[in-house]
Amino acid sequence: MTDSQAAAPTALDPRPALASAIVDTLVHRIGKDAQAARPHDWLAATILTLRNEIIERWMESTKAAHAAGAKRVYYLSLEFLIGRLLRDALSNLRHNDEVAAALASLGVDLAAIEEIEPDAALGNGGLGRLAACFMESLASLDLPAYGYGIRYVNGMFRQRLDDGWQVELPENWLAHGNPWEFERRESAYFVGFGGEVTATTSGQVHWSPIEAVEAVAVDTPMVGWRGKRVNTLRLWNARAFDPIKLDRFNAGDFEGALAGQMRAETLTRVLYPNDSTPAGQELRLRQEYFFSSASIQDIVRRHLQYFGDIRTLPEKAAIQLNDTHPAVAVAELMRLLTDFHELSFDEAWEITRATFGYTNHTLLPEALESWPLPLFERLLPRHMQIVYAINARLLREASKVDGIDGNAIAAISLIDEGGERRVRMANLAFAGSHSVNGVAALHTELMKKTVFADLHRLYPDRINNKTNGITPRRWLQQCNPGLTGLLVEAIGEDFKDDAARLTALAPFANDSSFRERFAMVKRSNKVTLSTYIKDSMGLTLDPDAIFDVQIKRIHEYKRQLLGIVEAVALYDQIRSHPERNWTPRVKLFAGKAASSYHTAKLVIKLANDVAKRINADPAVGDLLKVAFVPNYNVSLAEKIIPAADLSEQISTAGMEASGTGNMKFALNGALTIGTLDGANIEIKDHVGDDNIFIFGLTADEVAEKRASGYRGRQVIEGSRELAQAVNAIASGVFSPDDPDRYKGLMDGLYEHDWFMLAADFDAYAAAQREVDAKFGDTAAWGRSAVINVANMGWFSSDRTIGEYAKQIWGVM
Ligand code: RUG
Repeated sequence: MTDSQAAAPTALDPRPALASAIVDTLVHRIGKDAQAARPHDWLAATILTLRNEIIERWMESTKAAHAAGAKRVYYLSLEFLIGRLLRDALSNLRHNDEVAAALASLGVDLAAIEEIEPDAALGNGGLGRLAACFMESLASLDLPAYGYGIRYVNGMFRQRLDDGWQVELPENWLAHGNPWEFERRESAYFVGFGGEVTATTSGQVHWSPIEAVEAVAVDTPMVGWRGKRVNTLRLWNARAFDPIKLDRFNAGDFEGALAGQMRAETLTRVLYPNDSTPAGQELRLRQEYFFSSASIQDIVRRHLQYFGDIRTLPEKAAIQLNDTHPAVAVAELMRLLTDFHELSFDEAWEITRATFGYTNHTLLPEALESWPLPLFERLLPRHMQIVYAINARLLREASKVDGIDGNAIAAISLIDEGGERRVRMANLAFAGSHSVNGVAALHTELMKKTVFADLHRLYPDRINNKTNGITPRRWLQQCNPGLTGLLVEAIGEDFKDDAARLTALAPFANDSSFRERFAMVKRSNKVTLSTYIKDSMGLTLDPDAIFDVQIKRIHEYKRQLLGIVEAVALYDQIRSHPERNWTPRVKLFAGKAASSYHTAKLVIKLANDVAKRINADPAVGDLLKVAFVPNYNVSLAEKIIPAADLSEQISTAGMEASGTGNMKFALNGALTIGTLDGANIEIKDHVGDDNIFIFGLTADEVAEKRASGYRGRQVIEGSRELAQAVNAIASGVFSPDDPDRYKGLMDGLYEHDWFMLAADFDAYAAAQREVDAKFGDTAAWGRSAVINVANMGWFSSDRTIGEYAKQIWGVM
């Protein structure tokens, strides 16, 4: 849209009401007329106009829950990776066409302004995106719910590639303001840190924090499908109680005068860019307590306001802990119940356990949070006392159970006594919850056998499984309108209200004319993505090649390196055997590495180095192209996933708790190449063995190999293809400017290979050649792709939330 294209309606303008309303908002809320408006002004005006309807539904939803005395769900999460909201809200309210037409009458292109909405990246990856899908499903299922988190000023960093190296830049998503949010100054809470705890002779405990900040609520409406319900995402901002110390300021100490405000703001400044790497220390714990405390205070305040009696809390509130990040909320609720509401410890504990549920998302030891005891005690002295009291009770209970010995007691304890003493947040969350769930069937079984084996023996009914899901609104309807339209033509609209109805598509797998149209939609999505890649990276892709995609956080266990090494081996094969009938392939990678995770950053550089070499080699031409697309985020995923033919889900078995990208790809008609890990197993069960490429070691085999002292060397030396690829990388073929760059990385495969790359390589390469053959058989590939879509309804987050609602929260 150019400025001159827009024309304001006049008094006599017959333009429809919606267009007038948008212009009215532009003038009166943004303070610009149509001639002067920039694209961001149109974006804000459109959102603000749409918001009016959302607010009305929001208020109705709140009133209805209040009138019904409904139990509310509270989802506590340090991450909400919600992405852009305009298209989501428009689509869920079914206003897309009207708004597009209204804007078009003003000379504004809706798609173009949707593209400039900042991506709200308040999360690292799967865990945060799951929280966003859950918020949408909660509203879609008409369940009264609040999400609680932090309003980070700088969310996930923006990734730039400088000569293939990741550079992290701040993502300033609030630069143009945020028309979606409402600051609630009246919902503000005192959150203290440090200081000391005293007790009166009558046993009254008093905590006097040495430092305090104010948590101020900022609310964003979460619109459900068909706008049935609008829930609240409440994110906390930190402020100093005394933002400026005037006496200091007047005395010329300007920095000192503002230091308190700076310190408070630091709390909510950045998302901790941690994804399964050792978490940071004090700031992270401060963030966790800050948002947990504010959220629990808010929940208790609301409960008392509506229901009066703190003892009925578990009947009216279900609090779900998204990972251990909010686990300190267990101790915070105990503190409020005992110190302020004067309940006995036992009664408070009953209420606490009945109120909380805990979701575990990882078995990786480095990601299971624990805090050095001195730090915890210094920052949260009263909570430390409570943790000790809970622990004493827990260990007393455990010691009475047959078969629980000294080792088991040590594993159950909330305090890790091995080495530096630490508070184990997973054990606190487990002990303080009536339900502990894993996120896919295998993950849940492994939880019982590994990290929580002893707690599971003590509380055998507590662990349950809730396999993750994804919202089909964003991950099918919104991101893939072409496929959605085709599905509507084939099976009608029902699947939009109930994704399980996608099964009606199954017979179309055998309908060749349907398959042709299905393939045309995929091709058109590939053309769109190719245009984006051409424009942003200057790389030309062949839309008839197989689009083989691995997009996710960069982590050794996710094995992007396996994909890269296989690309190098394939490159070698194509050059050695140009006479063979190779299936043209585009290998796409995207993902961010934690800023301190050097190996992951090196893998990004390697992908870029390999891409540079292969893409410039005329010997392979269009038979193989490799691209690392920068700055992976929700919006980029929405572009890439509909265009994928092959979904890479190749983690070392037993290490990916669930995965949710795997579900998004299959729902969009990509076939999975994957290990028997996380939710891949359940995807395989749903789509059938013939419609997925499974390879590699099982979780049990991985464990056995590790126990038997496996090293990669023998395997590498026994596999010609692998050895050639590893040696080429190690000897600097892809890094002539620094031939030793990847020597250490490749040596690691020989000497340790903890992630079983070498062990799985041959099976992976063989599976890729099966992929090639099948892709060449258009009918067979198309049939499998349609069967994938038809069977992905079960992976809707509506199903997952339905299970949480019935089996954990008691709200359905
Ligand atoms: O790594 C897991 C994914 O397997 C999973 O699908 C996702 C949602 O359950 O959570 C991811 N995760 C785990 N993100 N952070 C953690 C550890 O804190």
